[in-house]
Amino acid sequence: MKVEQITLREIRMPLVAPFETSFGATTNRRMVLVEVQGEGSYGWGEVTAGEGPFYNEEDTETAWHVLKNFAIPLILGKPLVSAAAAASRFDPIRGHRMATGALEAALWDLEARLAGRSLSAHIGGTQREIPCGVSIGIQKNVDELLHKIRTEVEAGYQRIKIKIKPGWDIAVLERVREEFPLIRLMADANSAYRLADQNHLKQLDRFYLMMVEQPLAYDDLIDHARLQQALETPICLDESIRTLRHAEQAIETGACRIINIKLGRVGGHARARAIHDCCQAAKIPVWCGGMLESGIGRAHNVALASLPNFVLPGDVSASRRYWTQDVITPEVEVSAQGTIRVPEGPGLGYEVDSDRIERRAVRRESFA
Ligand code: OSB
Ligand code: MG
Repeated sequence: MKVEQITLREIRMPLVAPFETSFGATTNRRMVLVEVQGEGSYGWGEVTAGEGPFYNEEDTETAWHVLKNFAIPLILGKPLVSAAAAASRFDPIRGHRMATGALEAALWDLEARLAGRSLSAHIGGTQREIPCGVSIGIQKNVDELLHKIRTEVEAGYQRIKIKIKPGWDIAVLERVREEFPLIRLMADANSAYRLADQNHLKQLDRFYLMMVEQPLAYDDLIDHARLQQALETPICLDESIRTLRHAEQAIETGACRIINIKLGRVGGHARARAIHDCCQAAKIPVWCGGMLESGIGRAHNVALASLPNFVLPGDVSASRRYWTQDVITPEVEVSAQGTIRVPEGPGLGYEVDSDRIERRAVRRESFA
């Protein structure tokens, strides 16, 4: 595969409603898009980093810096046998997986388009439709949350995830379960607790949740293993799983029973696939997480979630839940059964609207 040009663009997109987690609220997204061109075709990727280093260490600025100065020079002008070979090119770069992962994902899209296959088929996807859930942020009050849950359940979403933090947890779940005793429900703490909160967290077992996501520190496995011993509710790890080794060690130590795979967090499709395969062999179910992506990152998530061990509904949901107008056509839509059809056209399978992207771009730089 010969890559002739790589273009970075930063776009800004206001969310239709602010999204609040235990580490802060997001109102306006700033995302870096990566466009690769070569052999007469193109591919797109999206950096999923936040605006500040609060979910993980990366942010929009560090991603631009690492792509421009370190990742792009490892690809441009250096023949690449396949997209699968890109991930190991980035091995010398420690961390910054959301930055390198966006370029890696763009190369997979390019390679799939050149082969005339869908990205899903190209990475080994087998599911033609993926099950979807939603992630609902912390709200002003519980009535507001109950109203949002009702809207999403009525739209057909297969599971509801709510965000929790100290002061917005047990009493809130009590009200949610009173109102919705039968829905598939889970809670995501984004590292808001410590092992010393074990007795408090044990109260979660009353709510027969599908799982509790990332209750403890973002870089921890050991305390999660201790907590899992004490909890009936399955623990799902998100932030703690950045590499295949973390997944192997989490499984070996019993730090979780489920893993959330995010394309950016683990550094692209090849690394996501390796974690997927390791979980499948260990009978650990996985699901696809979200990072408030534009259509480009969202389309990559749809392809990723078509791999066979993505058996639980993910956080990949309809474009319109986030944006008044997305940057792809058609936008990502969800059926009344709470599923997304995996597109069959070449590459991402959605058309990237470059006019809309240009209108939203606040900076761009090309490298050849
Ligand atoms: O922890 O899964 C998370 C959004 C931003 C940062 C972290 C997380 C999330 C979400 C939203 O839960 C998922 C989505 O709807 O894209
Ligand atoms: Mg999470």
